[in-house]
Amino acid sequence: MTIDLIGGGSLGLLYGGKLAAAGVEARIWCRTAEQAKELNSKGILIRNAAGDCCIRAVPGTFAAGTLEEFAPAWSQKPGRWMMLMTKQKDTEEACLMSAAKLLGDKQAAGNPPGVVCFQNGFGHMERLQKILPGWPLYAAVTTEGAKRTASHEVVHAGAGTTWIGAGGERLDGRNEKRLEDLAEMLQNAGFSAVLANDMDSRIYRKLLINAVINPLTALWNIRNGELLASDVRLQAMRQLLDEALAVYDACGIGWEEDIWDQILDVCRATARNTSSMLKDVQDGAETEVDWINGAIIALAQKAGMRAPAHELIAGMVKGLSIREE
Ligand code: KPL
Repeated sequence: MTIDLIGGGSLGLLYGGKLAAAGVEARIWCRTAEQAKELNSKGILIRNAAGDCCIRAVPGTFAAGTLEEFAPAWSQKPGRWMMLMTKQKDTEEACLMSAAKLLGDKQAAGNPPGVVCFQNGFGHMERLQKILPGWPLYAAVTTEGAKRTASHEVVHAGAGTTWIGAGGERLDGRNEKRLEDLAEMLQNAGFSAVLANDMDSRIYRKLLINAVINPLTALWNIRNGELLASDVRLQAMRQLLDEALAVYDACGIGWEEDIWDQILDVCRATARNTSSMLKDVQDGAETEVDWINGAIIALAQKAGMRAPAHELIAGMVKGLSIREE
């Protein structure tokens, strides 16, 4: 079974490295030819939190390439699965649009690969449905803690669980069997992978966690655990959460009573991690604030209300990125 991993970031390297080391035929689609070259010559190195090498996928056990390099071969031999691990940005659409074109409508209609979307935030599944009509799209939420430290290296800071399911609907027998095979393959590669019938609630819950932790860590330039170190930080978290919960209520989206404790637990469990938004700011990359806090703002608008704290924080994070450029 061939797996196409779209994106050579922290998740792409973690999943690609572990799958390749377990003997799965993995192709990693990178944004730059430089990264693909590095990966093909050095392999993928996965370190544990202490910095020791725990897994090495040696060159030749997987293939890395850019869209231009992979696309011609892919149109002849599509993988069974595409794991979409890009950021919520243009690359995602560019990759998929080109991929869809390459497969051609006839072939795509016959047996398109299953696409599993790992993105943070909200709104991407709807966009992808339009780009890839008729393709089987699945959502994934993962708590794997991973941080890319070089173009071929990733630190696996904490093992987590990956939930996979059909966004917006329950799994039926056919797609359940298909996903079971995928989950088994991930488990054989050392991941804790579980099928879920409640992906929408998981996505909404993750959105709350990201909308509270990510922008504040980015603005204050602190690790996740440091959010717990002062009352001012906790108050800011609480304000963002309360406002988001009011928006969820207005939209009829459910949330769990202990969500505040869950967020504090995530801060403790990932205490030494740099959030993905802070990492983007540090790298001078565009952040996902538009898809995270922007998603709360959009939901508020849909419900005819405002989310001023999220508007303010989103504007401030964008200001950081502009300053970085
Ligand atoms: O998902 C995350 C992220 O950084 O995007 C959290 C849960 C905040 C862990 O860092």
